[in-house]
Amino acid sequence: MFSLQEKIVLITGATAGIGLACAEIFAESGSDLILCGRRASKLSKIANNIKKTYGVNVYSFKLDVRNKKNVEYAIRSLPDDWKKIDILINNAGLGRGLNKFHEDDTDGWEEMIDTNVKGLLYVTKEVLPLMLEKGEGHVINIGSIAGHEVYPKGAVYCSTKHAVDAITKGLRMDLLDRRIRVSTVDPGMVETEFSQVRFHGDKEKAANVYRNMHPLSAKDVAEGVLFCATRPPHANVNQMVIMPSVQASATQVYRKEELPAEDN
Ligand code: NDP
Ligand code: 8X3
Repeated sequence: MFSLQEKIVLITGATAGIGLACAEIFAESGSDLILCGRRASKLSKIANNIKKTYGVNVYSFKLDVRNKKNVEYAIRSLPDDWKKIDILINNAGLGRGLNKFHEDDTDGWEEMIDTNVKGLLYVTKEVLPLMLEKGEGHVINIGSIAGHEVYPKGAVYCSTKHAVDAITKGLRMDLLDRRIRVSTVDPGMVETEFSQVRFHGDKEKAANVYRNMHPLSAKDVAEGVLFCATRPPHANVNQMVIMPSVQASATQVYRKEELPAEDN
């Protein structure tokens, strides 16, 4: 197994959900962490708490991955010791709105494309030269079941996650001879802040997404990411799809209330 002791792991979008769960599980495994996200005060509380709980080093900074110049500056101005990044977890992302294409708002499209696709590209472009110089590394992208299937009202979100799938595959090809592994972890429904963000803070609508079913937790996904990161160097998990047991596809979810009365 690949030891994570004192490895440096950069996680984008570490202030909530899957990114935060990854931060905790990698810290528990002994990794030092570089954490970023837009909510600076939340991030600094998380960083302090992780340092105190797990005794690892944490370097954190406010970053909006959509801003190319800020991404370049943030990575290029890392202290030298922190530039030796072993693992990059490209997690920052969002769904904004769930509407028919012709009724949808283009601002949400920009947000999703700029974050899920362009932000991931900007961060990866800055981190890869550091891994190439080091002669090894692992890029783990958080994709989605939405990168394998398209569902109604999700044309743009799904297209961003299809792009993550294509970027993952292309990167793997281009880095084949460079000892840099590239994986994608693609979850189905995970109960995080995702649906609240998608529905612009509407908590009732968000809760309804997970009504009468048992979704994945952020920790379930982080455990999958940890599995990918701890394979021995000759082995790579190209793609890991993790679904709630009651979700068969992006559109088919078994909810308890939908059982015939006698089975309930
Ligand atoms: P959350 O909303 O709980 O967390 C999203 C994280 O991304 C936050 O830390 C947020 O931090 C960060 N983020 C969003 N936009 C930016 C930005 N522009 N710059 C930097 N950080 C940003 O959602 P999840 O944990 O569920 O989502 C994480 C990833 O998992 C996303 O890529 C999502 O598409 C994917 N995913 C989620 C699924 C789900 O059902 N929840 C299923 C499949 C995939 P801040 O606001 O502080 O910037
Ligand atoms: C986010 C979850 O269910 O909208 O990728 O595809 S879902």
